[in-house]
Amino acid sequence: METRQPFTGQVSLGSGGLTSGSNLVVRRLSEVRGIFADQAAVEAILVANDPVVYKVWNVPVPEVSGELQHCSTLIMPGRVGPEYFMTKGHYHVRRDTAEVYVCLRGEGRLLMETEDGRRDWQVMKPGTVSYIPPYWSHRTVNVGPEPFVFVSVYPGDAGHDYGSIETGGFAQVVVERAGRPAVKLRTE
Ligand code: S6P
Ligand code: ZN
Repeated sequence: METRQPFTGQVSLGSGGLTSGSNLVVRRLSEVRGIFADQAAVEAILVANDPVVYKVWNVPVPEVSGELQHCSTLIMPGRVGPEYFMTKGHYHVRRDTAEVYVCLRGEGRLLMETEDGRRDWQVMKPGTVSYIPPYWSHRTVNVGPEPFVFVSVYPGDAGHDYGSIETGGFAQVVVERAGRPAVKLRTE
């Protein structure tokens, strides 16, 4: 049995950065354009610049059973047409793995769906602890005027399946309606 050294990280509420998270992933609009419904609105934004939509600070932990992957995510405030900035969203490759999200800053929505058509969403605000059970895909959305920051913890061998979302999409979308966020079906 290998015994590894304990360690501690600190999340910056300003940058969203996690000091123990040395693997930073930056998702700009040009890279995640396909997740938004209004492609004309994407083009209109990209004419001027290519904004950061979200950043993830991954803590390097062995991707094996028994370990716990964890990271911080910061989603910038912003919209593409009526749709708020959001993550790509994914299933875990190992479908029978759960995840916990803890919100530290801002206001978001956590969208979840199963492959047999069940849907759910939760409000996330500072102090919110949300549980994503096994078999549920998950995507987070920043519905507020400031950065939305949360920490996630999930099994070491969970893995990420983005392809199923790129192919099938999410049924639920979060749009601005009369100045407020509304969760609706993409087909509505
Ligand atoms: C990992 C966990 C989060 C997301 C992150 C970015 O299982 O759910 O750390 O990776 O919020 O989202 P996405 O969909 O681009 O991985
Ligand atoms: Zn996940």
